[in-house]
Amino acid sequence: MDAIGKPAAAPPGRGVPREDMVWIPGGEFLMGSEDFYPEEAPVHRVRVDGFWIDRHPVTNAQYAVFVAETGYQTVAERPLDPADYPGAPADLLVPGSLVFHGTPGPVPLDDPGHWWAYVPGAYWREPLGPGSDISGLADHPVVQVAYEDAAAYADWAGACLPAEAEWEYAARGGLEGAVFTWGDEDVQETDPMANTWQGGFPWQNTLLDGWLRTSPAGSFPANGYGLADMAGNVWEWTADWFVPRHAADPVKACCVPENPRGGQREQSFDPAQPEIRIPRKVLKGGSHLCSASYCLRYRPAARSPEMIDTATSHIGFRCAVRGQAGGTSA
Ligand SMILES: [Ca+2]
Repeated sequence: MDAIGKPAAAPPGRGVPREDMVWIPGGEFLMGSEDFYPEEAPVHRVRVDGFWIDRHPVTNAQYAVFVAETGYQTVAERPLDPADYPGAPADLLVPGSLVFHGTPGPVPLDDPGHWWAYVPGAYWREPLGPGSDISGLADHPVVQVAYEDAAAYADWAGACLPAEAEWEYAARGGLEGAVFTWGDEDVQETDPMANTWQGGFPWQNTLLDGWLRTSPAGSFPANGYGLADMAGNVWEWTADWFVPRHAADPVKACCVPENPRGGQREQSFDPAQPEIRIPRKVLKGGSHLCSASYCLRYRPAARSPEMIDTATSHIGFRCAVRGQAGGTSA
């Protein structure tokens, strides 16, 4: 993987695969799972057309080229509109983003406020806040990117963000119905195949996989399609609006959904925060913060809703290109 972290010399035209993309032949697969979290159910059959997808998440080096060429300013760098956040304290209405911090000891796992902090000044170049930087992290996935920041990059690159079905199909690497991208056995506490969290979350990380935060793209074995980091490292934005359950399998085999594109925007709001009218997209893949003891989401079927304005230290993305046949499939 020589090209890891090396940006393309110039953004290719729309519909043309970027450097270091992999062709995923179209096909049918079982999407979802009924063995873990309710939002992954039901298991249902889906068909997707072939597409290209980045071999690895977009890196800091790649994102830096985009920003240098366009002057793009990410959501985390911009002032916030108080009207979007009714009731929010004034000290939170300043540019910044969410940064993970471990705790000194065990904490109740039902309140992410114990390990997430809104840090003024945190953005992709200073991902842990002012004074931090990305030196030495050129080949790590870019983080602190909101949905719009990921979509802007994809647009600049002549690509798009994958749909959830495309992402999951690619992550499965040809293993029909498997729990993980590598098979059915959870090896993360014995012989890690991905950058996740080993130990007691969020206070004790045994670093069995070698990484507390992000890892260089491609540090772990690729899946059956040759894709890196489809489990763990960073959650990845998809283009789909979140709905709390998949649609059920159609009765007739003739009617397998083709190229589904998620739910409706209006369905995606967080019912637990009705005063916040910010829609949510689907994240896939889990991150370096996923652990079996808290969030067993380093699996292809796993999905998580995220408000489109949110940037955190464990969310990144990769791009896809549709409409251009490749490999042996037409
Ligand atoms: Ca780790």
